[in-house]
Amino acid sequence: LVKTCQTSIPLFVFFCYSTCTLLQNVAINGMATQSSLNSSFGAPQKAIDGDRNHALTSGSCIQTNEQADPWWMVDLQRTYKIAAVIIGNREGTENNLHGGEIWISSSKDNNSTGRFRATEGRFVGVFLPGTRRVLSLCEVEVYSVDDGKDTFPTPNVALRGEAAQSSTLSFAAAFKAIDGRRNSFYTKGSCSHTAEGETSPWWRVDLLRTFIITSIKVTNRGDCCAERLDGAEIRIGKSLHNNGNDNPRCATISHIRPGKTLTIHCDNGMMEGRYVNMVIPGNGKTLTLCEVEVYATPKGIAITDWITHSETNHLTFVHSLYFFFFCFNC
Ligand SMILES: [Ca+2]
Repeated sequence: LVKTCQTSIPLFVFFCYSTCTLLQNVAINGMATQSSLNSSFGAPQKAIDGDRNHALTSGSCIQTNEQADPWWMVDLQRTYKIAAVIIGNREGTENNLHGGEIWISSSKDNNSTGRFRATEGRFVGVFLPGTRRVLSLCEVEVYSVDDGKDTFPTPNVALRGEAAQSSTLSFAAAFKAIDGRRNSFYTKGSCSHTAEGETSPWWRVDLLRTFIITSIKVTNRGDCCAERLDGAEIRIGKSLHNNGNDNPRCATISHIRPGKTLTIHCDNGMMEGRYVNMVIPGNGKTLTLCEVEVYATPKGIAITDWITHSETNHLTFVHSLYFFFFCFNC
């Protein structure tokens, strides 16, 4: 079932806290089957009915009988480039999916064991290896990407964060860099500013929980002094040691033109962290940020054996009932 990843397109899924609007869910048009049908529950198609209701009584969930190696599968009707798969678990039995696997393949008949490595496929399956297992699912969503599309429709989680900085000049408090306004004219009051000429000034946003960070946008000051940001390091991690400035380095900013917004992808891909720091190492530095946007998906409990020995995938657990699977580096 494993196909070699064939694309270098960054792959992301839209996730919005409030509306949960998502990009094209191609599973909805598919045909579903499963290993056995528990007549008390819905037909296989109920897992792709577009209804995320996770209550067993909703009539929108499927369940197999207790059996060895139960599975559920959707035929998408044609091959898609798959960006992400979201599994809507059944309320109250979240742990029942433990050890489960997502399969993607081009062929229905190829039953060699494969895990979520492909980016192209027509058949998407959820497989629960083991004896005496029951597979229940309330929704399986499969998101595809259009060729060449490079968007980051994840939310800016910095807007909900708490900002701090090493020092503050006048009214230019740290939170001005996460006030949702990119206005780059300092006097408009939407930029943060540390004291002039500090040693290694820093700014930090605490996202209040851990996220998988896909990209960061930094808006530089526009009315002057754009070069001050040259050499600033972005640090991401979970530690507040040295105010978070010792967390792993995401990237270093070489230069952002005055008033411009630079999109930054960490040098080693997505990073996990709660704290995002900007620090300018050295003496006589001043840190002004007119906006810092952090695009990310939530990170929860990583059920690492969902995808074991996977080198190309990342798994996040969004909240108690949804699992997000991203295929990246593909
Ligand atoms: Ca701002």
